[in-house]
Amino acid sequence: MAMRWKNTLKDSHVTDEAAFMNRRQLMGSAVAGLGLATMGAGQASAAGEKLTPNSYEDITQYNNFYEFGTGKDEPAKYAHTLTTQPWTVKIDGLVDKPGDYALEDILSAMTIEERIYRFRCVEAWSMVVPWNGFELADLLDMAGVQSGAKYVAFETANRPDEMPGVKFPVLDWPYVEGLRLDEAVHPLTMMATGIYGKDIPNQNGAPLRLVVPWKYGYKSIKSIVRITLTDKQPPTSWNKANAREYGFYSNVNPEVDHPRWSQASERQIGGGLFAKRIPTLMMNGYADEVSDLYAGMDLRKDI
Ligand SMILES: Nc1nc2c(c(=O)[nH]1)N[C@H]1C(S)=C(S)[C@@H](COP(=O)(O)O)O[C@H]1N2
Ligand SMILES: [Mo]
Repeated sequence: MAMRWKNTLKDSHVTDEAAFMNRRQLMGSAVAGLGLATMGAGQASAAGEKLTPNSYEDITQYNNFYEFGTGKDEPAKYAHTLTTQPWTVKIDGLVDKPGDYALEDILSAMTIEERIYRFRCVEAWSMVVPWNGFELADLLDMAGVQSGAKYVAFETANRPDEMPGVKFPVLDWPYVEGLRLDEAVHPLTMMATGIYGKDIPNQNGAPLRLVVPWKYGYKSIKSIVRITLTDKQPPTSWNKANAREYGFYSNVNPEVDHPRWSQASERQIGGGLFAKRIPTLMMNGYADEVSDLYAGMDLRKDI
């Protein structure tokens, strides 16, 4: 279904993560001007902007996971209470093979890759993350998407006993998200199962979370228990909470400010207190790869 593209970054990034350095195959997906359209199956990209990933500590100690509290340090403190084994993902709606899929059965059918992506939160901070995971398109292929499907809806676990944050009505639990089907099957869209070659920590959305690198971070829903193929645009948590501030698309766009702050630049986590902000890139640097998805749309209106 999705176009295959792989590109190997052989250089070692500035990092002290041994597990990371030892991996043979790094996905250099966060590459400006990658030019997916010109690449065939398994072909390596010539272009190569080299991103330096944030440290494992940055990535796993500064989180948004409101089911465990709204403080950036709270998920790392409290998410260990989430039981991630066994884990089942219900795949239903407009699919040929609906059912409750055991995570290990999903994983045994998928190819785990490493991809270094920019990650840009709507709050105007950013990181670079070396994810491990597989393409969402491969999982959807496994379930067999039916022709009437136009959107994919996602749902996070909702476990008051394990998630202290869901006792508070910060959001309408469970956390839900959605993508248009063409966004969902885009080769950049992945399901992450690891970071730096290790199993993804609970605070980052174990055991399975979405990663959509050209969209604001809140689209990348964590700890997914349900995936539903539908013909209607699904409700999304932040849009339900405040539709004026958070749209369905949520594509990173430096030209469209949040009603309460500028989106033109971002603060890099790990850069220190006095680090200069860096300019935010259109579609978070993935415009060459994904702009076609939005041809004819008014990106100022369809936020
Ligand atoms: N279930 C769930 N998923 C979620 C969130 C959340 O609160 N709950 N926060 C989102 C937001 S706002 C961001 S920026 C990213 C943060 O991912 P990270 O903690 O791995 O950096 O997760 C997203 N996914
Ligand atoms: Mo976010």
